[in-house]
Amino acid sequence: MKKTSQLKSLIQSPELEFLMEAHNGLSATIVEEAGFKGIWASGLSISASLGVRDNNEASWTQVLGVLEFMSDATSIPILLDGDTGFGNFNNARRLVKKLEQRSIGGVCIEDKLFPKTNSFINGTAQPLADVEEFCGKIKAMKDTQTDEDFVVVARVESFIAGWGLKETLRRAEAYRQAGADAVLIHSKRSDVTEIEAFMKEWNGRLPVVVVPTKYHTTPTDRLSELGVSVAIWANHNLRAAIDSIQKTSKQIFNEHSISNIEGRVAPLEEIFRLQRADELQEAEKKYLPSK
Ligand code: SPV
Ligand code: MG
Repeated sequence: MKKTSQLKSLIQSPELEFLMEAHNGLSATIVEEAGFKGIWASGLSISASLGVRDNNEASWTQVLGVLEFMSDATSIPILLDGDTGFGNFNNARRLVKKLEQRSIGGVCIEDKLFPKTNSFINGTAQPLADVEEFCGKIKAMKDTQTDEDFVVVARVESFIAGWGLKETLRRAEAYRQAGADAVLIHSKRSDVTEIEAFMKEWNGRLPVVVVPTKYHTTPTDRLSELGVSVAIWANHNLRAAIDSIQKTSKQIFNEHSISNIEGRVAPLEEIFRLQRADELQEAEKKYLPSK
């Protein structure tokens, strides 16, 4: 199945489904091997792994370059965190064109202003996009896609910005009418109450995607009961990498030796396996002149 169709059926599935964060070709490979059916190409994680902030400091073509490696390395679909679409409707529709060319399953855009700031940094101080302007962006993206299964998720930031349920419902409904395939309702509360309140009023009008980074103690079954379609584990591979790299670098620095680390890090053979070195060896036998 095409990656777009895979992502579409995952989002429309009656079961709660999961997307796991990855930020480069290697982490994407590992996410697929772990058993996940889809990947969240997190803006926070990709920017952090490039050594820059989640404020559109990496250009959209630089993000596209990372995505290309992620997509080539995997056979499960990627939902790109497309931030605000990198500009107005015109930039967003060109993004869709370029994503389709790279077999990306879909893109999520959020109703904030370019350059964006991560939702967990001064969330309430962040201005939201004008609803009409954002709807035009969604329409332009849906009109541009040539593959009917390409997914556009509209992310509603009004809970984050402190506007409450009424505004969140108003925005979600407007984005549904503009043609979004799903809405992502983000919350920075440490409990699930905002999502609960939304789900009760929303009544299944479109699939709902959530990011439970802050309400991680909410059992996944509760999200299922509420009728959530997709939960995104948004940044945990990046955080695992940071933790491991910090400890490893510090220990090697302190000990002036790699000997105590050897048994605690992935063996070289594991790198070669993840890179599919064996495939190249087979290909060499087939395509290089035999000596
Ligand atoms: C990301 O992973 O970049 C997201 C999710 O957009 S969040 O960081 O929660 O805003
Ligand atoms: Mg993001």
